[in-house]
Amino acid sequence: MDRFLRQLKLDAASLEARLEEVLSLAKIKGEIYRPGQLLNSMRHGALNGGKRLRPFLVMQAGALFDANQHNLLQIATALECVHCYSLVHDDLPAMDNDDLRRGKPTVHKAFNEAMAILAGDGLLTFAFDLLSNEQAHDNAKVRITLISKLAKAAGLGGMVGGQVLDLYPESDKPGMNEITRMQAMKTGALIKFACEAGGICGGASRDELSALTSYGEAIGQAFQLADDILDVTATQSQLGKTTAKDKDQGKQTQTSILGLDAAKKMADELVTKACDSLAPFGNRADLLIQAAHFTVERTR
Ligand code: GRG
Repeated sequence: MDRFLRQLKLDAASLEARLEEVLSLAKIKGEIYRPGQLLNSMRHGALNGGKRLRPFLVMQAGALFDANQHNLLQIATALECVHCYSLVHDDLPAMDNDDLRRGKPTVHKAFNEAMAILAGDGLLTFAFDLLSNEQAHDNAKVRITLISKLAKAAGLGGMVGGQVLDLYPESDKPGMNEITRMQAMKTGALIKFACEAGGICGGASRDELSALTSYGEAIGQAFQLADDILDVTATQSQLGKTTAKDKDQGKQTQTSILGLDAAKKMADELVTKACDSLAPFGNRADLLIQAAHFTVERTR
């Protein structure tokens, strides 16, 4: 786990340096002007800590194929912008209404609601600018594949759709299957994209990509289970956000249906499944195996 934590830190530092670079006041070709207040609210939403697990997954899935590091970082930065936008919007009063994110005031608290909506919009659209740039890959076909996959993971049939099913379930008392599907969309889709994107960038074969897809799906589910478990067991200062929200809102989760012990067991089984998917890569996948364990062993 030590090697994993060191690499997570290294990849997070590269990601943050790239975010600093691209989220600066200097406009880029094709833009008219970058308003400072919008930039500051986007920076508040994106450069405020965070585990940076999705960027790590892009970088390390790509490393299995010796993919170009600069390309991987550009793709990871685009993905993190989408993830951060989702957190900024999720924290809004109209959604989860949270004052605290990553131990700091949420964007609408530090600025205001309109700026938080616009900062999220800015981060989401910027992600696709980053991904369509040659720095993401010199082959335009690969860039289009990545853009299409990220749009699907983030949108109607992915994260946004999952958020809607979470806020407005289609039945009065959603059962295990509905909750599992909602979470695969809301949380799982971006995590799966992270794993696939590294492989796509590195020219993975169909079988290799399918191994990464299975791995991504399993850790996505395990990650969400761990999130629900932490919501019940962790403190607010540990997580840097409000806890016990699901219970307070009377929300059904996999954990509330299964009970804490069965949920922990299921999370462990998913980690085993994730690790088994990586068998074709042998010990080159050690870091990704440790990452799978981290998704359930994390304390924040
Ligand atoms: C607003 C379209 C829209 C979607 C919001 C991401 C999301 C969907 C909601 C966040 C609510 C939540 C707690 C989801 C559970 C899993 C999750 C995405 C946790 C946050 O991700 P981490 O733990 O966060 O990777 P850091 O801060 O480390 O980046």
